[in-house]
Amino acid sequence: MRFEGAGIYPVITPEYCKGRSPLEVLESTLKGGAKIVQLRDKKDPERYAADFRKITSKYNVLLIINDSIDLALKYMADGVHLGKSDLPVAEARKKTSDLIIGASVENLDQALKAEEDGASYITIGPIFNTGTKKDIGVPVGIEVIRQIIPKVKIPVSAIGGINKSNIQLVIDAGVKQIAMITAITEAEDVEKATREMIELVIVE
Ligand code: TZP
Ligand code: MG
Repeated sequence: MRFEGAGIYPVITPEYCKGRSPLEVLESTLKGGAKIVQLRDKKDPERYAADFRKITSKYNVLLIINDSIDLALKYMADGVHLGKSDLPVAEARKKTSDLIIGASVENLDQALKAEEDGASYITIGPIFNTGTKKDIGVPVGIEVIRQIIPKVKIPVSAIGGINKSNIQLVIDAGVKQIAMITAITEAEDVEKATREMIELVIVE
């Protein structure tokens, strides 16, 4: 799967783009080398979907849409990312064999269940404290990454409060697809921030 080894997985949420157009922010992440991006628009999930598909296709980059398998199918995204309040992974997998299905998990049991139910990848989080998502519990920390990675075959991503100053802890724990909102989308120079973070994860 092309998800693997992406390095950085920018999650673009319009309200965290510092007043810039999410399309402009998207294009900057792609110029910076992102190979996979997620559109996460809680206010109006459809308004940018077609443009995100157009732009990601131009760069041959995977597009994942947050929350809704129906929108992912409608806009021909490569995948959908499902959280605990979305359609369960097993139900989503029944609807599509092709789509990448990502699942949010907080612990090993949830990770194993997501894999068994047909998830293509999991995202562990929140790793650290973050003000970006309000309805989350206490940070799960780095140790849970070390517990999960050896136990699952699907790619593992991590999210939540990850930035330049703590990313090395996540890399050292073995994550090769690090998901970020604000550290990328609120950076002054989004392209540069994306490139620098990718270089930290992918060391040739
Ligand atoms: N899920 C768990 S934490 C989080 C999501 C969507 C927010 C991550 O945002 P940031 O700005 O990278 O901390
Ligand atoms: Mg969700």
